[in-house]
Amino acid sequence: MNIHDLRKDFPGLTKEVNGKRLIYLDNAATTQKPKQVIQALESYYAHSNANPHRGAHSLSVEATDIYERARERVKDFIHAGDTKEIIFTKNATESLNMLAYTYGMNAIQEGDEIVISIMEHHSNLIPWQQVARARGASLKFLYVDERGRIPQREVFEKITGRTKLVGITHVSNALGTINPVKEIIEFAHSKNAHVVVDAAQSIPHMPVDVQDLDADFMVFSGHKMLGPMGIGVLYGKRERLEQLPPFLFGGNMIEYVHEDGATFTELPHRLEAGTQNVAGALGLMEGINYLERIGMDRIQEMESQLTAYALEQMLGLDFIEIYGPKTVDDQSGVISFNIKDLHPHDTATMLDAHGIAVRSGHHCAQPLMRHMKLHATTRASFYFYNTREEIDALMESLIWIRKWFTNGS
Ligand code: 7TS
Repeated sequence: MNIHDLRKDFPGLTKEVNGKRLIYLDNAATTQKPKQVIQALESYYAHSNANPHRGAHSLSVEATDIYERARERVKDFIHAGDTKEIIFTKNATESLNMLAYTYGMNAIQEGDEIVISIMEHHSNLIPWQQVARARGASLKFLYVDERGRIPQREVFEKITGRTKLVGITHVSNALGTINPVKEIIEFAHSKNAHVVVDAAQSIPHMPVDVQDLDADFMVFSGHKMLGPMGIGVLYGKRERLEQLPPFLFGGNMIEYVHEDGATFTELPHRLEAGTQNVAGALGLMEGINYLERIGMDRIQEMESQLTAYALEQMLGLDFIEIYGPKTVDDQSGVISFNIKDLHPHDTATMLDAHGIAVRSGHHCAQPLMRHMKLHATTRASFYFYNTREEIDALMESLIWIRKWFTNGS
């Protein structure tokens, strides 16, 4: 299927913004949804809406079946070994907080070290700050070089026998850097540390095999991979999840409840208290089906070509400064840049006037910005449905903005 046919599946891409056809380049924030996902949500609420895992009635069985099929689909998509290893959450942020409050607050002891990278999204940073503070542990950072890459020596020096947990983003949402997580995990394991991989920016864009990576925990959000907002995943190796105490208490997660205590049911339900987001899980399943129809290898290739094209164009413009690796070997479809002497919010506002949606700011990575001596950047982030013509339009607009600001005309 060619790109123009694929785009017809996305009603959001036909929208007009400020009198221009929308050029959506904020895919690291959230992706547009194909009609298959939108229709699945509507169909669920029209025909299958019931409370899963509760009633004996047919509709409840149907909702349960949808929810558990979605879990199976996620398991296969990330190549997990067991559906008990897939916990549905609200988003990557909730997955990381769940992990911090269950694993972190119990397994981390006084004097332990938690190692994370300086490029973590605040979601994979603040929860570990909280854990370190509460448990008397220390938080250490893997710093990046001037091109936003983690030098190998940082890994070798910072991860030691005292390290209990390593938190690392697979792909940086702020710079696009693809981190060598497999090597980092292997080294961390050689020091008996566990590793949580933030895959919010990788799973939507490339094939990811949790067993091959050997990650202990992995998190991601459905809305960044064609699915709806409000559904996310915490993956954990079964033996790790088995050791976690429940996070939220209430319905769905119990076995027996007495006046003076309660026992809790098995994974995955033990970590999924209350009525779950069945429509969200179904939407995520449809999103995964869509991605797999194209193929994750092909998606990665399509995005890599777009990124190479955009980098080549941008590197040719001397008024643009790009941050990050600048080579498609270790840069995903995220380009962080600034027009020299112009605030990124001005750039983003002017681009919006041309119908181009990009992000500007610190990208929820303030420590990274500080480390790289930046206040903020403009960020264009691509998905497989973006085109070269859209990148050409971005370049034309950037040139126009530069002229407008320097000449005032
Ligand atoms: N981790 C990474 C690497 C992310 O990029 C994001 C969201 C999160 C975690 C949190 O995801 P959430 O679904 O729980 O919010 N990143 C962005 C972004 O780059 N722009 O908006 C959200």
